[in-house]
Amino acid sequence: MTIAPPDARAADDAALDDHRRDYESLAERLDRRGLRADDVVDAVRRFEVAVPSWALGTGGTRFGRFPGPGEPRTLDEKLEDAAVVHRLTGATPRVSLHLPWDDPRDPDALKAHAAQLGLGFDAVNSNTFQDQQGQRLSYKLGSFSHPDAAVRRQAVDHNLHVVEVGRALGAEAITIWLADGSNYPGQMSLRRSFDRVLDCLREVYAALPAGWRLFTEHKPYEPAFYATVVQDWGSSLLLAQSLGDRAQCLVDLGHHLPNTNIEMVVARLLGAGKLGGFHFNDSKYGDDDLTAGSIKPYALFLVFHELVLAERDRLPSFRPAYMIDQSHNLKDPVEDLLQTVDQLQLACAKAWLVDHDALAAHQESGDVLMAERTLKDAFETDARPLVAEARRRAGAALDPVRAFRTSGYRATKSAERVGGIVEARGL
Ligand code: PSV
Ligand code: MN
Ligand code: MN
Repeated sequence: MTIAPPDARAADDAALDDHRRDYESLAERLDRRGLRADDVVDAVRRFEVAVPSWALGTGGTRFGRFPGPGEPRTLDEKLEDAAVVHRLTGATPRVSLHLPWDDPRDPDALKAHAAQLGLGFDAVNSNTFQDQQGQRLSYKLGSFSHPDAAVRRQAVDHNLHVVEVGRALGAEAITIWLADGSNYPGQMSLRRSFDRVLDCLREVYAALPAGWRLFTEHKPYEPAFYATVVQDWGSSLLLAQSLGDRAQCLVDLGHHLPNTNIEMVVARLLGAGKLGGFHFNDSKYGDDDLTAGSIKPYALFLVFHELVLAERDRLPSFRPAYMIDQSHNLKDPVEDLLQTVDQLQLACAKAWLVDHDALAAHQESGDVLMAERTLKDAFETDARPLVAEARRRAGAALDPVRAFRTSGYRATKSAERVGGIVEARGL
């Protein structure tokens, strides 16, 4: 099998002169505002985000799925595509696995292949929200919260297996999202279901290898439409606080009721030392899993503003694990990931453009308009040359999507990857 990774530089040569002029003129304008372009470029280069293994194939909805040619058929092929995303963005050196969707038969071999491609592994994700072929007991009525101890045992054992695989791959965290809940009042005990979840989590937590963390991910509804056991950040925080220092909360940007002030949730979790990580995406209505920054870029910027503040304040517990969690229904999955990383880098750059001294002074003096304008000044700056420069210095592409299209990678893979079936992701 040939691996033909796109050359990050090939498509950039023609655009390099324009880029240099754009960058220098922006650097000069920022200098007048007392900001150093180089500092922002360095901050963007520090930003890394994991690519989930399940996002390399076309996603779907419960109504259908429209896969494209050349999609990866195996986990090794998914890694190849993930390596392309990293090569073109310089920002995705790790892959997150979801088990059993992507359970490696030979973790050592997979780790070696990943290393050859310049990749490592980030948080592993367990899955007790679906029944798998040959599974003894059903999760139809829950997993960690199930009234039957045997089902809970099976779900805990699965999570212990995920930790084992993750350890073999060099991962250092497990993310647990539970679909557990009820569709109708009376279906489950609201209190006991939560206690059972905590008991099961305690068992997984106790088995964490040294240096590992456990992330609890909440979600208000879907598939449970009346009451989800871990439905909000308060429930997630309760769990993490009960478990101990190595348990933290994971915020998925799509897992909030409409109009929730997500940046405030982030600030609260940061304040409690419990912000473990993110699943980036965007949404219009619910857990839509759209491209980050496609619907509410200002909200994404405000989330990054809180993350930048946490870094500037050197919060001791601040070691966030960032991952993309999107469903690429219509766009080419690799292109969508490239676009996503670009949007995240852009939000990151803009958040570093905030004049923090001025903001603090306006907050102190109660100047509401100027405080807001300080944030808007950063958000409304065209930071694209900074992000392109960060990628250029990392040996990645000025414009990753353009580089990918110019490379003809998908066409090459379409010829190679025939006859495979890629798993659907419809959540
Ligand atoms: C659930 O909606 C979720 O956001 C969780 O993170 C899952 O692990 C992921 O999607 C994959 O379905
Ligand atoms: Mn998620
Ligand atoms: Mn989700």
